[in-house]
Formats: sequence, C-alpha cells, structure tokens
Amino acid sequence: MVLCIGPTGSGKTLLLKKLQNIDAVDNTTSAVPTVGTNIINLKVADKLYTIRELGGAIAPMWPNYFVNVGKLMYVVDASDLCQISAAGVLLYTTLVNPLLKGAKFLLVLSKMDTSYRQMRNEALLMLQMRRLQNEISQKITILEASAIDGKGRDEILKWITD
Ligand SMILES: Nc1nc2c(ncn2[C@@H]2O[C@H](COP(=O)(O)OP(=O)(O)OP(=O)(O)O)[C@@H](O)[C@H]2O)c(=O)[nH]1
Ligand SMILES: [Mg+2]
Repeated sequence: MVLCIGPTGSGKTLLLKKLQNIDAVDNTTSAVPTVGTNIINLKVADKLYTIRELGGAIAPMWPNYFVNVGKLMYVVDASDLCQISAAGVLLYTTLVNPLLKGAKFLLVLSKMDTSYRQMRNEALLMLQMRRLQNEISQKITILEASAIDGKGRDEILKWITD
C-alpha cells in the first residue's frame, strides 16, 4: 500500500486524480478537502496499485495508518510560503516515526505550474531538507509536479510502480 500525505490544500487529491487519468484534471478542475481518507486505484501496465490519501485535516491521526506502509508520498505546496515550514515540521515528525523505518519516501513539490512557486532549491531550503536528510536513515526521492499541466506525472508513476 502506498500512502499519500501532506498538509491540507497541498494538492494530494488533484494530483492523485491526475495520476489516475491524465485527462481528468485541467485548470477548471477544483477539489474539496478530504475529510478522513480517500482510496485511489491506479492501473499501470495491467497491474493494480492502491494509494491511500490521508487528508491534512486528520494529520494528528496519520500515524494510525503507518503500519505496513512500503511507500510514502509527502506532498508539499511549493507556492504557499505560509505553510511550507509547517509542512517541514510535519514531514520531520513523520520521517522519524519508527513504523516507517523501512519505507521508501517521495517528496513531491506540488503546484509547480503557479507563477509564485518556489524553485526547487528554495523550497528544499525552507523545508530544511539537508538537515533532515542528515538525521534520518531513509533516502528521500524529490520530484516536482503539477496536477494541472501533468509535470512530474511519469516520474511519480515510475516511483510508485518500481
Ligand atoms: N495551480 C494548481 N492548483 C492546484 C494543484 N493541485 C491542487 N490545486 C488546488 O489546491 C487546492 C487543494 O487541492 P487538493 O487536491 O484538494 O488538496 P489536498 O492536499 O487533497 O487537501 P486535503 O484533502 O485537505 O488534505 C484546490 O483548490 C486545487 O484546485 C496544482 O497542481 N496546481
Ligand atoms: Mg485531499
């Protein structure tokens, strides 16, 4: 099972919808906050993958879902300066959870289609990724994505199915 988490509004639901169907999302698509969790089935090359999104609103309950997680995607809105450090704190708390010691991590910088997005390096600096990487044993893959223009879609699918 792949888990998808991140602060509320970071773009998880829309991104997962885009992964499911490239034509399902364009700049007229909107999403409502996920209350609780949301299951997405992905069919890639005739194989079925299940992703569970945990809404940002239930962040205190995320660890209840960390049992038997092989892969974890953490989505951060790279265009929202106000929440990026808070997203980093949540990410850190998640990474140090002993239940996730063996999990593969993917950090997704989302909404890369917006004009006020942070560049990859600035976003990683604000998330204090370098310090974080020194303190944890897992390797983190970092990808930039947009649910609107489909940037990063192929790379994320590859990470999920690898
Ligand atoms: N420009 C742009 N807007 C996006 C993108 N992805 C999501 N949004 C917008 O961001 C808002 C939140 O998106 P959601 O996908 O619902 O966010 P979420 O992470 O699922 O939020 P919760 O379910 O509350 O945890 C919506 O208004 C989306 O339209 C993106 O790639 N680009
Ligand atoms: Mg959602």
